[in-house]
Amino acid sequence: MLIKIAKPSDLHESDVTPESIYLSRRRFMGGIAGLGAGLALPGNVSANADYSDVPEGNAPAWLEEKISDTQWRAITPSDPEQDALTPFDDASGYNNFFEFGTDKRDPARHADSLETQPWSVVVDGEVNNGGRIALEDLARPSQFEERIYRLRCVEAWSMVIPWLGIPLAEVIKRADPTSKANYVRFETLVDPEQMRGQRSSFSIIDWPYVEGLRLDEAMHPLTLLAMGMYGRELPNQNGAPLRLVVPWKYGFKSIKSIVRISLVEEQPMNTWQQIAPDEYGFYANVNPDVDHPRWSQATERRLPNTLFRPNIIETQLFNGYADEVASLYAGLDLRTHY
Ligand SMILES: Nc1nc2c(c(=O)[nH]1)N[C@H]1C(S)=C(S)[C@@H](COP(=O)(O)O)O[C@H]1N2
Ligand SMILES: [Mo]
Repeated sequence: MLIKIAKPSDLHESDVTPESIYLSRRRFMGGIAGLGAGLALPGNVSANADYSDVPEGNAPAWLEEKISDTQWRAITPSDPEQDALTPFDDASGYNNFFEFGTDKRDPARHADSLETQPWSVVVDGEVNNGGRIALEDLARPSQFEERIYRLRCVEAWSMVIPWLGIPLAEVIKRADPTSKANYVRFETLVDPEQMRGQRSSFSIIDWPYVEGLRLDEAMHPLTLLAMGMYGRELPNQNGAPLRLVVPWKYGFKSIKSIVRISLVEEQPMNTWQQIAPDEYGFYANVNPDVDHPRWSQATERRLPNTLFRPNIIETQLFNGYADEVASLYAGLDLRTHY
């Protein structure tokens, strides 16, 4: 079973129809804490799943509507203690988003300058049905889902984040790829006026930030195009209004503020591979047995942590999603294809 779908009556059952597990946002938000009373909650939706500290956002009406119609899915595997949701303040205050600076606090400080409404995405390349698509139109045909995923940065810290979004596969299917489409290439916005990190002449990044996936990875049901987190729209520092989430890969694959999705024939060159090919590969699958040349990947620091509670946990192969994704890499040497 790929995705464990929860229903209110038995949140540990996996063989239920999507209809039977539908939970409106009101019910979910109104008290995901309240929902706990008398119900067994699945793994990572633990008692601390409480969005009350999440500030009101500034979502456009269409996005509010999509969010209020979210279908809730709990993704396994998870450990209820270890995989408690990361507090919103940590997930939105400790970020990598080099377009706004290199310090972990820079994105939260400076990403307000990004104008995310309106937004459109160009879908092009090896497709029969491409073009520039308003974000609203990209989202409209798909049901929003909540996915609680681990996010493991290549720098050996990690979080557990409840995303809201749609499967990337649905967007790709609608684009109708040609037989030559083997990979998907993504680009982040380039606008030095809005993104102060792009104004720096010291930047090591050759903008735009680019990422890529093999087509089968992009079509995998775990691969999400997120437009929200913690029950609301994405904060700018987390990649508003549209970012990729690929939970079994290092965080740098999860490209933010996407403006272009291209179906391509050849394996794209991604930003970090271009900067340091010995350290960052195309695949970037989370793997405790393949160390970064400068540090071990065997463990990770689960945020939030302190000096007195370092919260070091063991890193899992494919970030704990091996049952779901290992078959994608049958026969591939994960040491050479890091
Ligand atoms: N455009 C863009 N996308 C990006 C990055 C970036 O610098 N620019 N950083 C990546 C890295 S290294 C990580 S770990 C994640 C961090 O996501 P978060 O800040 O939402 O936790 O975003 C990824 N996506
Ligand atoms: Mo990262």
